[in-house]
Amino acid sequence: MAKPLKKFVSCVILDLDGTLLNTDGVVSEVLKGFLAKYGKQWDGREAQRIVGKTPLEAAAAVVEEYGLPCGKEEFLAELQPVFYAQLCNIKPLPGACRLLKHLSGHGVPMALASNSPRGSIESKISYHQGWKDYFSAIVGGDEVTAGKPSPEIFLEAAKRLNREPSSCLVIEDSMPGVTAGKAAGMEVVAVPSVPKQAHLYTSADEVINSLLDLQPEKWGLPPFQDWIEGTLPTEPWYISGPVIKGFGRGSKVLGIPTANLSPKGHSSLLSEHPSGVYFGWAGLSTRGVYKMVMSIGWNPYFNNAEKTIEPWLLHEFTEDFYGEELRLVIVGYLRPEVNFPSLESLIAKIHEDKRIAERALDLPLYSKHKDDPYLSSSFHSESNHS
Ligand code: ADP
Ligand code: RBF
Ligand code: MG
Repeated sequence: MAKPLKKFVSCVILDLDGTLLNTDGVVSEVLKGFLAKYGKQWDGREAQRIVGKTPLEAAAAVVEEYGLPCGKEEFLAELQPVFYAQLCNIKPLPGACRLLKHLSGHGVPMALASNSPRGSIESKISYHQGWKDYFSAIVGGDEVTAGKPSPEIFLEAAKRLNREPSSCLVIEDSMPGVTAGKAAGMEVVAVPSVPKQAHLYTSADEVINSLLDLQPEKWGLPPFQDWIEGTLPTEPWYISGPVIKGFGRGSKVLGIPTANLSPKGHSSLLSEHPSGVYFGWAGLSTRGVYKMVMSIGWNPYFNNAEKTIEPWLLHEFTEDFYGEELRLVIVGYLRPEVNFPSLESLIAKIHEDKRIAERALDLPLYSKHKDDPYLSSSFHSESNHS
């Protein structure tokens, strides 16, 4: 169903955990350790139940889910000091620094609105250069009578920014946060932090896969200007491994062979980078260095259960190279993975990705990485590049 035209806004209210910061990574690590003490194994299945909750609600959910022999208060009291000691290890999510820099550079007022207590918010952002100065207002869960999904936190943030709720854009990863933003009468963009949940966020005005996909101009805010010929440059990142067997669909069903790498052993890299379509350079031991365009994710059209890493090397090979060591330098982002109404439209889109990547990789900005020693070091010796 077509949504009404988006409304223009004049300020942005951001959630912190799961939206700007990858807090879940640290939460998972801490919970894993604690549950081991109780003889239980953390499997991440309740991640969806704790995102967007207050700390006490989240503790209650874990105590209940695992049938722990303690009260929620007791569990939280035990957990909190360990969690607080880890705050310095929480990394910004992809696109977070870019978004904050962009909006602040254009003088767009910003506020933080989080269910976490104020002190914890301030402590978390203190580890990130310049973040404190980006926000004209910060509202914590301990400054209102009810946390999200109550609209109170967002209404208080608007008040402190001196704006009407209707001219605020909320950016949120959690369901309670989206509910709160809509109840406050604000425009809401959802960036779900739990994969494959996008379809559940029906009340959001827009659902995006990562902050890299936000288009501020849709809301009357200044557009990003860092896209170059349809590509978004990223800090180069590196991934390698032997080429493994996939579902055998690439060549047979799409006419597009992809040299799959195993996602195993790459979980931290994969959590740092959103699923989507990327491009860069591929080095194949004994053969050479080639342009490549790749998809990382669940292939929504086929709805895979496990994430795949699938580079298409832009070169005609006369034979397969399963088992050979493949090294990738990823230099830019193209788009999120999406579903398509037909196989033909999926194929057409991948060919368009190819044309964009092929052209962009000739730009000096990207072509210089062709000579990265990482791509060919395996021709001569083992490398410990990470
Ligand atoms: P799978 O599902 O096993 O990955 P594909 O149909 O995607 O099967 O075919 C991929 C295989 O085809 C690669 O592992 C590689 O050995 C071979 N191949 C041949 N040409 C290419 C190319 N240009 N890019 C990627 N892989 C290629
Ligand atoms: N699959 C999707 O379901 N949606 C996509 O948007 C998508 N984009 C892709 C882009 C590129 C450059 C490549 C190489 C593949 C993409 N795929 C996408 C994955 C495709 O479905 C997959 O390669 C086949 O299923 C073979 O495993
Ligand atoms: Mg493949």
